[in-house]
Amino acid sequence: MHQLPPLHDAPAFQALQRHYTDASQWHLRTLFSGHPDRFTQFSLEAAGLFLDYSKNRMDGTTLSLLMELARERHVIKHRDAMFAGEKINSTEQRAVLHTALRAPRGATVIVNGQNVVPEVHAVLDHLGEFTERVRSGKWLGRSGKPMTDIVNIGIGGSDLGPEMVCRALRTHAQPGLNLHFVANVDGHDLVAVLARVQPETTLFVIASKTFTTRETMMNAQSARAWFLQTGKETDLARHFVAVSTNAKAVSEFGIDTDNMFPFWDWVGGRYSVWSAIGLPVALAIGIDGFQEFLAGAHAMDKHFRTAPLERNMPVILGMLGVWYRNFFQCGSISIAPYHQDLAQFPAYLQQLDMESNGKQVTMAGKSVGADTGPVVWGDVGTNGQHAYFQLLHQGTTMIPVDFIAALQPTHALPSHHAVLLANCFAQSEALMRGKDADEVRKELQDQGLPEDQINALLMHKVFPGNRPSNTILMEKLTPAALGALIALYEHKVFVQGVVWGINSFDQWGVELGKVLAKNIEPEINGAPRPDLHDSSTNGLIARAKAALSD
Ligand code: G6Q
Repeated sequence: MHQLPPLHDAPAFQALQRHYTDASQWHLRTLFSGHPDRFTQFSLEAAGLFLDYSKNRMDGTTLSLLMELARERHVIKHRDAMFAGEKINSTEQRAVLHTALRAPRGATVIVNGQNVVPEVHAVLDHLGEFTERVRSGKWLGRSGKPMTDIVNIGIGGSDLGPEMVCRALRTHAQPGLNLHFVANVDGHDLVAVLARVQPETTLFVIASKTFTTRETMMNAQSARAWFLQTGKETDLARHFVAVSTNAKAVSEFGIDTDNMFPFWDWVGGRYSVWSAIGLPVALAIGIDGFQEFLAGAHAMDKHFRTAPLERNMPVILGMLGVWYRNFFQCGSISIAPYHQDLAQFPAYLQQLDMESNGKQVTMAGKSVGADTGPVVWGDVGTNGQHAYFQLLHQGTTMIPVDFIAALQPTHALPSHHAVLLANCFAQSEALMRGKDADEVRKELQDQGLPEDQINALLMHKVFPGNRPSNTILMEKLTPAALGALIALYEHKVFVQGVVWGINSFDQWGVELGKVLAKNIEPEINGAPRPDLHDSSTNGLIARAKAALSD
């Protein structure tokens, strides 16, 4: 792959820097009033999603320059390398092929000289058979009863994806099959779930790519011990299945490897919901629904692969993100799904984006010399409107927002949906246009307020506006639409990583804390090693020791 020169040296970056001097002075209100066709010009449809990006602080020239930057940074070449299975995760020497997990049966994707698509579909078939047995009640537990509860034990990529998707597609789920997710090593998590389930009707899915993750292994062992309080070792096979790349560790744990669903090292944890890690999703919505979810993502892959950069949804979103991060210096972006079922989508994106692009060195190990991934946060609308939206409207920091909504609900309550959508559209309008002092003055005069009160209130009621947002619409929150939405963000994050010249597919930043925890754990339970730590850490360990030995 190309070793890129520093971002600031790219001619298109420098052209954008000059352009920014002007563009930063524009107000979105003026951009809209000067160009009545702005919405038509800056919106597009792909893979069942509609993107309105007209409420961004840019014009046609900005967009051309951003696309020029994408070309100079070889986005196309890197994209093709990813799809072709090249080892673009250079620090781990791995291909990055979550896209192969959603490739149709007849496709060809070569990794290490082998077409991986038949293997992918063999696992999907196994997943299909197994989930249908559980869903139809044919998979029986130790006392001959069908399963009523599924407990997924996994963390990070082995938790956030399936949990978010199961929540998002809950109206498509089979009634009577309850899904639970345990991630935290904090025993409160597991205990709360175990209190709600019965051992003879519960299926535990131990989801861990490595099958060595401390939290997951500890929760799995505790769940096993809980099960064995009333059951026999020989019953384990009916109540514990695994999703992993590590067959040896799975079998050592006592899980029958016939009940293990494999995946591969070319699937990154945060990109793994498309693999057997999606088992809870297939259990909830059935294998056909899961296939639709994959097909939605595949449609977005196809769009990303083939559409010209100027009409390419992930590229547009990615490059607008670069515009805000590297020119407007925006340190964070907010995700506002106007859909209760997408409540966990911001947390999911937080991992996808921040674990992928929260990096400070380039592929070559040199300082990036530019800002990289922003902080990603958010919550569902309309709830956020009654909480942190104040800061979005009147705070001193500009935070671009992605609004996400479905045009039709999956419930039958009358009227709610129009109110929801009205709020969603009103927020982007308010952020964009704001309210200036003249408008506020007139409004207060119309209310009959005396001049001294008007003057006291005036500046508090002014909204600067000019705050950018995207709006992503889907027809309905279906498995296919959700698949396309996730894939859209995966590719957006990819595009940005390429522009910054970083490896979006490793996560060395999570290692140090894990290693230090391994040192501290025996000290809390046994002899302290003050020589290993600073006074703060020693003091904290001492307090925990005292409390736990009481
Ligand atoms: C994601 C990360 C991380 C990973 C978890 C769980 O990209 O690699 O979130 O998914 O640490 O790892 P295991 O699946 O190996 O338990």
